[in-house]
Amino acid sequence: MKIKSAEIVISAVSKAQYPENSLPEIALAGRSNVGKSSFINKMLNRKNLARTSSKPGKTQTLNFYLINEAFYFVDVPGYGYAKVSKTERAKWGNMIETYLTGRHELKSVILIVDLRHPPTNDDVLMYQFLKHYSIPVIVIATKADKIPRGKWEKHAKVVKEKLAIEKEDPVIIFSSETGVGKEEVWQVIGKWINDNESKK
Ligand SMILES: Nc1nc2c(ncn2[C@@H]2O[C@H](COP(=O)(O)OP(=O)(O)O)[C@@H](O)[C@H]2O)c(=O)[nH]1
Ligand SMILES: [Mg+2]
Repeated sequence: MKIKSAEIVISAVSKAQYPENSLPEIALAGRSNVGKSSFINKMLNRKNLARTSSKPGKTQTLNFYLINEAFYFVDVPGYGYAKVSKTERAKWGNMIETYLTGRHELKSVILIVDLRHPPTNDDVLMYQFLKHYSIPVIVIATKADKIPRGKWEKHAKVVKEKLAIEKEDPVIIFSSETGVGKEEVWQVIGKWINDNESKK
């Protein structure tokens, strides 16, 4: 897909700040440090649009990235970061739950997991949560460049088994280093966004 424009429009802390132009939204969920920001940058051919960091647990806002004036990527704060207070965790939970369960513009959630390791219990909970609310899920197993290609399928099988993935849900092997999987991801999300460029 051709990216004509990509910009962050708001780092929202409350519902009142969500964009109001009714464009479709694709949210990104995952453990903190799993590679969500890197995924966004790779998908949009930008080096530093979404800030990546080796320090997890930083983003506590919903970051809306407007793409081609047609749809949004919504970066959701990562879960599973130990050094977060109970109060912060509860705030995080409320924000995520409000957004994921009540947002009409939300078309699909991209759940990012690490291809190298079995999904964590938090990953499983997030997957089950999305299924419970009938939110379409696309699973991205990232950091594929860190294991030999010959082992990808074996690792992907572990991901599917641990999540107890349902057969309608795609699992795409990805790398933000090499870009493997990128076109397949655009193909899969193409049907959720009203952008003519994505259909080319
Ligand atoms: N080798 C490799 N490293 C990655 C990949 N994706 C992310 N990383 C690294 O993992 C760390 C966390 O990435 P980031 O995108 O900030 O994770 P986030 O917390 O989920 O947004 C950074 O050091 C990235 O450079 C990938 O596909 N391959
Ligand atoms: Mg990030």
